[in-house]
Amino acid sequence: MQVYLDNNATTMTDPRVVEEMIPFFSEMYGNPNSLHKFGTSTHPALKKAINQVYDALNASDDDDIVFTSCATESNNWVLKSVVSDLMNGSRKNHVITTEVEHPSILSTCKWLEEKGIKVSYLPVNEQGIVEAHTVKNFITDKTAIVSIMWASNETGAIFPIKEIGEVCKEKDVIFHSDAVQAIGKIPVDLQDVHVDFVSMSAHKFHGPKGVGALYIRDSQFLTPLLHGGEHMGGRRSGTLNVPSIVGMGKAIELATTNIEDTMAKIKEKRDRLEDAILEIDDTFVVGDRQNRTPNTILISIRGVEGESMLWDLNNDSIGASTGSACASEDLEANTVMLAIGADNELAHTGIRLSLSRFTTDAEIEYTIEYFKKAVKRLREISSSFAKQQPTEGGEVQECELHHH
Ligand code: 7TS
Repeated sequence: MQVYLDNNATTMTDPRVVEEMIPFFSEMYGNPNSLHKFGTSTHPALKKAINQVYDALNASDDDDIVFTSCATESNNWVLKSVVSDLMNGSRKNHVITTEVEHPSILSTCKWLEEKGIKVSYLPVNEQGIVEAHTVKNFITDKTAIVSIMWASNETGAIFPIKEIGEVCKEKDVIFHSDAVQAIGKIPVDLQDVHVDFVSMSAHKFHGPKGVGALYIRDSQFLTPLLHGGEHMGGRRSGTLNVPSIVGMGKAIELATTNIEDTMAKIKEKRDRLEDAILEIDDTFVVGDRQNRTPNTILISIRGVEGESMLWDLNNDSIGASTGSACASEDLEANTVMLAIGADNELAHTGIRLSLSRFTTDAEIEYTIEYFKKAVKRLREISSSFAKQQPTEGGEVQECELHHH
């Protein structure tokens, strides 16, 4: 058996999405901007895809949704606009974000700092989130933008986006949210939440790779990142990636239709896996179950290095992660776990399991069996764990990590 539990890194493209895309490679390959029917024949499918994205997010006709190549691009675009706005005479030179954003936000913020922008990186609390009142305290009349993720890729923690949106609206500050890990996992209703910009990536909800989008409330002005042939109303030039846009439309529709039912089914499997893992002594799961995306578990196993666990699981054909794939090539401590308050040793033991709607009960049972075997084997050879034995009680625990 092969078990893929790294769906926060990417997902399998749904076969129904692939089917929808194929004609746009082989038959309707025209450039939508061409005037002949090779080009214009793509228009109905593009219109449908755009509507599918609007409907899935409950966006209004006054809003704009621009297709990009991925969420990294959407995130870069929004944040870099602070520099172009300064060049255009704005006096706002302060950005607020969190310590636990994806590198596509954090690295862009580092670049902004080199350009003279002041960036506040807000720490998260023990639940792995930042509260709205904390954001409020950091806003000044120089704040250009607040950029806070909707849900964490590493812990699954869901941020209080509605409350943060209200604070930003009250203070008249632009609010951007990276919703990569929320869309298709929890309901995202853009009429209900006041957010100016939202980033997304299709491959995180069973769509194709290489396509994402940026939602723009009230179609407000944003300096283009890509200048050229005035595609997408001049907002993002470059010939439209028709097959991928069509695929993204289908994928978001499939991922958001009956989302409550899908969530409940995934959560049931996730909780079964989580309960079984917590039966192992000295294991901790980060964050509470209710305020977490239903597919995600970040576990730490005292005495077991995350990387060793990953390779043991890999030998048994289970694909997991130590956190963000973007950061998992180096053997550093999990920065999100450190931010939550784990000590350095615990932060080296993080293992992320992320399910999808394609995960089966049989895969969960298989994972439980091999996960337990791997922990037993690795603890037997782990000198650091042996030194700590016996532990006080060694009882089953589910708790937030506290500062040590
Ligand atoms: N934002 C978040 C919150 C993410 O989780 C990711 C990818 C991105 C942005 C970037 O998306 P991309 O499509 O532009 O690459 N996150 C992960 C992860 O958790 N493991 O691998 C990739």
